[in-house]
This record gives sequence, C-alpha cells and structure tokens, in this order.
Amino acid sequence: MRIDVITIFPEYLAPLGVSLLGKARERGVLDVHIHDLRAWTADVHRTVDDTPYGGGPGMVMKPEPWWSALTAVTEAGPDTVQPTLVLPTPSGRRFTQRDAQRLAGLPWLIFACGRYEGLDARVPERARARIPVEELSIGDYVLAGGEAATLVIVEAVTRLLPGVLGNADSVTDDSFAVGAMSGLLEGPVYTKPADWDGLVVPAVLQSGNHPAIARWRRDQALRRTAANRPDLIAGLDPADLDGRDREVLAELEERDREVLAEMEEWDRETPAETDRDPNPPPSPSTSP
Ligand code: JB8
Repeated sequence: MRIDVITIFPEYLAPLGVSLLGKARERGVLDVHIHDLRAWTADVHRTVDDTPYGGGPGMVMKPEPWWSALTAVTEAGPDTVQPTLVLPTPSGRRFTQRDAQRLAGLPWLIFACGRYEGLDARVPERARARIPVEELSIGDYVLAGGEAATLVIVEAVTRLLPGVLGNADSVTDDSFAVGAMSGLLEGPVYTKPADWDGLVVPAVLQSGNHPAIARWRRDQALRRTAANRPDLIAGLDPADLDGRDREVLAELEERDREVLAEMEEWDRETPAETDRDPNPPPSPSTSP
C-alpha cells in the first residue's frame, strides 16, 4: 500500500517513520510519503489560508496550493492504480473498523490534513470528479487539524496489512472486528503471575476447560459491552445471541430495573430541596 500525506506540519507525521510501521516499510509492504503543503505555494509568505467568504471566525485553507499539491502527488505515484483521497474532518462520516478493513484493501491512499476552519469546499468537490473522496470523522470531538486523525486512521488501516503487526491472529477478535465476537467489546485479559499480591486470575481461565473459558469470555464481553456501550447491545442481531447470552443480558436488565426502582423510591420519599432545612442537625447516618 502507498500512503501520501499532505500537511503544513510534516514533523507531526514523524511517527509514520518508526517502529511497527517502519518494519512494514522496510519489508516493502508500505510506502509512505509525507509532503509539506507550503511547497505548492507561489507567494513569498507561502500563504495557505485566507478569510472566510460570508464572514465568521477563523481562516479557511486556500484552494490553489491544495489543488497543486494533489495534482503533483497524484502524478508522482504509480499510474497503474487510482488513489483514494481521505479528508479527516469533524463534518465527515464516522470512521469505523469496517472503513479500516475496506481502506486496507486499497492500493493507494492520499491524506489531506486541514488546519484552521478546514479546506475550501471546492477542493474535495473538484477532486471527487476524478477520484474517490472520503470525508471521515474519527469521533465526536474537534481537533486543531487533520494530522492526529490521519495518524489514527493510518494506524487502524496499516495494522490490518500482512507483515505490519507481529502476530496476524491478534487482529481477528479485536473489539469491533468482524468475527465470532463481532459487535461486542473484548473482556478482561490476564497473564502470569496467577496470584499477584492477592489479586488472582479467575479460576476458569486456569481450568483448561476450553468450552467453559469461551463461555466465560463471552459473558464478560456482554457485561462490559452493556456497561460501556449500550448502543452496541441495542444493535446486536438477535440471531447472533444464544440462550446463555439472553440470560446474561436479562440479568443485567433486571439489575438496571432494580436500581431505577430504588432511585424512584428515593425521589418519592425525599422532600424537595426547597422544603429541606439547609442546616440539618448532625445525625448518625450523615456524620462519620
Ligand atoms: C481543522 O476533529 B478533526 C479535525 C479537525 C480539524 C480539521 C480536520 C480534522 C481541520 N480542524 O478530526
């Protein structure tokens, strides 16, 4: 896979030259090129931004340097394959593991890292007439620019390439990966010592009973997913749940109902704040 990154902060992308990715690059699995957008400016100040039409805060990235850069980078690459332009932006579609798997199957990605209020909208519009363009958001928060999002997407994609990760098996049952535990978060993992200052590894994992271990891991995955990502539980295909799965989820729902009932009881029996003494006398239940 070839990856080009265009940015006004090339040093921000330095991690792409080291460690795991570095090995893949050495082996020829990955070919990464970082470009300074200012190389395609024409003025003495190397200007890349200007004020927004229609007013408003901040600055917008000028289209001409971007178009020159994209044209040059596209023409410098292999002419046998089409590049896909990736634009990290908080206004994009949410980037998921499915996107990572799909992008990992493409031969050539060009990342355009915006800064300020982003690129002039005519850049992706014009690029779309020539090559696939993907505007992607890595999450519901706002970064100062596209560089950190590019690092995230490049890492999520390249670790799926053969030869990038040391152990190819360890990618298959990841949280969010498509597979047997698909749609669930991973449960807790343990290694030696079995007793670490009195904190012991669950006995089932030391039992050698592999069906019991698989079941325990699935229970833990369901519990962790229900606690941390209820949206993922809601999105599970009922056909993927067995009887024990339903039992675990029903148990958690029952606990939820009990807690809610307790809270409603507290609400009914607790006087409104406006009716309470702001300086109640000390009582055994409120003082240590
Ligand atoms: C200017 O939050 B982000 C992100 C934020 C940005 C730009 C690109 C991406 C460009 N601000 O993923």
